[in-house]
Amino acid sequence: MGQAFRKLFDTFFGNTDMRVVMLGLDAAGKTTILYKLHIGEVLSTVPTIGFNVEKVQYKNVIFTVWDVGGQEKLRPLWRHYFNNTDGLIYVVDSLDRERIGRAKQEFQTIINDPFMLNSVILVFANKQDLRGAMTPMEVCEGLGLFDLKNRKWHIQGTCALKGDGLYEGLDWLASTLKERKATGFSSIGASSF
Ligand code: G3D
Ligand code: MG
Repeated sequence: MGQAFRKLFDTFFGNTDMRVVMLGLDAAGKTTILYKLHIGEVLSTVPTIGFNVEKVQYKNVIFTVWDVGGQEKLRPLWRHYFNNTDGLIYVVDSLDRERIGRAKQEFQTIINDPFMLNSVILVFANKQDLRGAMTPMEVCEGLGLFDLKNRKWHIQGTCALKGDGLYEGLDWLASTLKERKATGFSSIGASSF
């Protein structure tokens, strides 16, 4: 699978700088996804404040990953990472019906952050392999995706353990970002022609 991703990135991104952040509540499956992609070494940093950030760089594409939720005082730090974000991947544990409201609340706060207004949104409705999981459509409703105005978004059902759906989702993200760059619609400072 790693090779397929590398090919995808080479095709779409070439040497263009891209910043992608992957967020979601704890246990949604973010770390699993990052490792499943096999696009580079996962660097994990735990600064003193306990803000755990994982990072992978494949050529000029940087993926930054962390857990959201329950860390109000860390919010100001987001800005550092959101700045110049081209793509947001929001991961949801589709079996966790109890916390879909919480997932929505965090999601809405993130996408309405001024630094995030230009980023395209890919949602992974993860853990589709589990019985009783919400369908991608239910996750869509749960997050309030249908109410978004003027945002480019896409939802993809995934099983991170097996890798199902990851390629399809990133394929959408890569082609959408390339299209944006080509038409000059990019977040400030992120282009590198
Ligand atoms: P996080 O990084 O978002 O916090 P993790 O989440 O990647 O650590 O995943 C949390 C748990 O969910 C892990 O289980 C992981 O194996 C599991 N998981 C991730 N994706 C899937 C999936 O698609 N299907 C299923 N069934 N499980 C998944 P453990 O037991 O290691 O805590
Ligand atoms: Mg993790």
